[in-house]
Amino acid sequence: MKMTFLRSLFLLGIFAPTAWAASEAPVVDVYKSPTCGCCSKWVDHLKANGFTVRSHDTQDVAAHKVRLGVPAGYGACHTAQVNGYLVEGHVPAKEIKRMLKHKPRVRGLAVPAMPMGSPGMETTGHKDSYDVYVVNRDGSTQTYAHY
Ligand SMILES: [Cu+2]
Repeated sequence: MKMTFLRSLFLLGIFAPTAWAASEAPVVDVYKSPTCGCCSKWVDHLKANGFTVRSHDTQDVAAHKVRLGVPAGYGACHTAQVNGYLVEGHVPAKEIKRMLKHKPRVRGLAVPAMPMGSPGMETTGHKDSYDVYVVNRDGSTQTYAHY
């Protein structure tokens, strides 16, 4: 019984695997509503790409958007932070890795809204084309990648 409880905590990500805690894997703090399905799927996408994720359920994701500096019109369903960078919305892990590698002097990355076909928003058919934006420190943006 006790083992089952611990195991479920483990599966919920409350206990991080020890091997990852000791590794160099970047830790991503994700702020999302407890009922957001596509947010959880994006978390799975990050984990599948080697990130350690601390998922924080909150009813006030907007407060974190303000705190981390999401520009008006660039908001999505979840907000995250990694190594001091903002990551807003369904940003592909590949682009987060590129940013962490090159360490640009920017606020972070954003995929506004929830494009179909972006990581966590996979569907069987239709895929939207979408841009990953870099958010500069002054809040201005430019295209970082196009999908
Ligand atoms: Cu979403």
